[in-house]
Amino acid sequence: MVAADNLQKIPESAEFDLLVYLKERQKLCEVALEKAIPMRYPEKIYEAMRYSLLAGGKRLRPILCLATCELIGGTIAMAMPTACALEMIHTMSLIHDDLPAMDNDDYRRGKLTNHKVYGEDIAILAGDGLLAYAFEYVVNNTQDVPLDRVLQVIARLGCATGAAGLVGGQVLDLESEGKTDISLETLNFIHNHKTAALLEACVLSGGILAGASSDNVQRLSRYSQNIGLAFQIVDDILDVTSTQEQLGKTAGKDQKASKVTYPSLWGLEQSRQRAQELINAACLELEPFGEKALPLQAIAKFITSRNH
Ligand code: GRG
Repeated sequence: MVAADNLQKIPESAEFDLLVYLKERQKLCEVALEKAIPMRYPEKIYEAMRYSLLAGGKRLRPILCLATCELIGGTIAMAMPTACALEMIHTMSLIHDDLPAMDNDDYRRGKLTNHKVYGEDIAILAGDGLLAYAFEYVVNNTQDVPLDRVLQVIARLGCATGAAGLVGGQVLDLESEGKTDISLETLNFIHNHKTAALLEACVLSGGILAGASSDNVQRLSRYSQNIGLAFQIVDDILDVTSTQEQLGKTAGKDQKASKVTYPSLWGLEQSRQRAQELINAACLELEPFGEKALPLQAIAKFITSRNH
């Protein structure tokens, strides 16, 4: 997604406090996630699934889903099962990404990674368990939403997760390892699939559950593709500029692995500028919604201002 070239500054609203908003939504998500996967037999696998799912994190994906549902006129209750499912899918992707066969990381969300605590075999299964349960959870728990919307959401989640989304992006990322001649086009493909596809599914599923028109789905799609790429550019910047304590995971990994990243292609300053342009373009997409879009616009701005 290309940034609009007639970029304007988005006005700040004195009344909207993003930090309070995020804290309240995070709390709602924590409570819902805690209830979503109760301990059962065999305890080992439920413990491993809960270990990573309840390890904190910004909860950006479920919050995006809830915020979009509300923007289109739906309720938090309509979107919460899908919001939880999105966090389950995101968490499973982190568990698998951290495995020795992939990124081989020891820390995530400030804690030891799943395989470091439970072993590789259980970590793979914990990821698989979360992935399957995410779909079951949407089907069994979504209420007061017409069935055709639930079906559309399930299709979106599948598409964003599989070879057309996260899995495809990860494959290209693995294939690019150790290569220094990765083009911007390939880098964009990787991150549009690895990172932006799930963020887009979060936004669109919230909108679809609330009955968004096809025009609004397209608008929301452009918003989310822009914030998705900006999110990854900032992630690459933070890998260079932040500490392990701030990130909750190993810092400086990209440089150590000689990975091609946005800062390695553009430098830090141009990367920051590009991320900001994408965020401005994302916010402009939501202008037709007026004040109601303040939460999604503020979340977009948070993406470039965050330090973890
Ligand atoms: C999805 C079936 C399936 C398999 C997994 C390993 C893999 C395939 C894909 C990798 C996906 C991945 C790890 C993308 C990176 C996305 C990203 C920038 C994660 C960090 O997100 P934050 O900062 O993390 O929102 P918190 O912890 O705050 O939730």
